Amino acid sequence: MAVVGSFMRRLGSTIRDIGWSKGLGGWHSPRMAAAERAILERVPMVDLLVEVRDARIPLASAFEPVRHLFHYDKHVIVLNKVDLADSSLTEEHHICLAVNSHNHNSIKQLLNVVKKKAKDLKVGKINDTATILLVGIPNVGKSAIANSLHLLGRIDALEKGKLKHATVSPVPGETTDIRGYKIASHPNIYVFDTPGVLPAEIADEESGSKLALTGAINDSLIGEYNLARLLLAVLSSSNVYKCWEKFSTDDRMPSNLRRRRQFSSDHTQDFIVWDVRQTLLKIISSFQLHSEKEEEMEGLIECEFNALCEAFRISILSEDRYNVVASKLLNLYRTGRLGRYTLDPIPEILVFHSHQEHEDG
Ligand SMILES: Nc1nc2c(ncn2[C@@H]2O[C@H](COP(=O)(O)OP(=O)(O)O)[C@@H](O)[C@H]2O)c(=O)[nH]1
Ligand SMILES: [Mg+2]
Repeated sequence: MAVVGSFMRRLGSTIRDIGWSKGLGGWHSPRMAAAERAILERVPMVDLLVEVRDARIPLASAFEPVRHLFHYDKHVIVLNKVDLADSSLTEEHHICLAVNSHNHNSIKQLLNVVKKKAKDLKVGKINDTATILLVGIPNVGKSAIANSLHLLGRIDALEKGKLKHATVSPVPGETTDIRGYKIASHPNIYVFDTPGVLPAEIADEESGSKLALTGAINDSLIGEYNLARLLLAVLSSSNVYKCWEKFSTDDRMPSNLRRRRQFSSDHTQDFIVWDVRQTLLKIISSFQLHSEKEEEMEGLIECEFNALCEAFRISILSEDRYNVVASKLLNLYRTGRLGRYTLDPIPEILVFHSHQEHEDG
């Protein structure tokens, strides 16, 4: 829907201004610039570059500093958080090495691919230790991948001893230095986790909004309320809410919607998620957006915010109610509890070169 594009461009231009404003520190901080230099110094020294992107935004989450270094053999692109992206789009376009860092089989596949790649690249070389640099923008799951590969690699090699832990956090910018984790023995393979880096200038306004919505830019710079408004425009224009309809014939939550907590940041109770979904379903269906008018979408979002106060059990009298709704709603979206969304259009050229190895793996 074109109206989502205009919401994205509007917020995107605010984000671009924030990037330029030195007073606020922007999103390309001096620390990020230093990290970028440190990463680029490492690139020629490692055997393999694994660029992690967010499967929801495979284009907007490209890691700019290595774009010009693209080297067919040494560069693998991994789309992480595939559990949050529209699976039909991911599969339809044969985007491969799509992973979920919290899923054992997915990480096993990735480990096999990087092991094979590292082995091929080391054939005939004297030093049999291979090194892999994990790079990407903030919050795409580099540290989560490093931890999972490290854990799995140690188990595979039957190695005992202390495991190292990279800090994993829903807040971007938690990784501040480059640190190595052993992921295989005979030959030894080390993966280096790095701090996330955003470009000093984001390519276009829509990309800025997508990066913010998926959590690459700190929410506090943009404001959770602004982000949640964009999120509601995305949700209200997609078809995902329609699949909540089949559960809504009576007002009780079906038992199969109860699920195990997957992430530490996923703390909303099932019955609240159920209420949120039903609230959105009812409002969006009754509103019936016909036109591409921004005012119409603004009106719908206003209604959604008010109704969501009740669904989240927030007092309508609370002055801070919209901010609380915004924060809770973003959390549900980012933990996948409001469905799967791919925000980038995916062209055919995204049939990544690693496809073949993935199938062989
Ligand atoms: N749903 C989902 N969340 C993930 C996945 N990988 C990482 N995350 C979450 O994304 C957030 C950022 O992860 P982190 O590893 O710190 O990202 P980094 O900044 O790239 O190192 C954390 O809240 C993770 O739990 C994934 O495959 N799926
Ligand atoms: Mg990290």
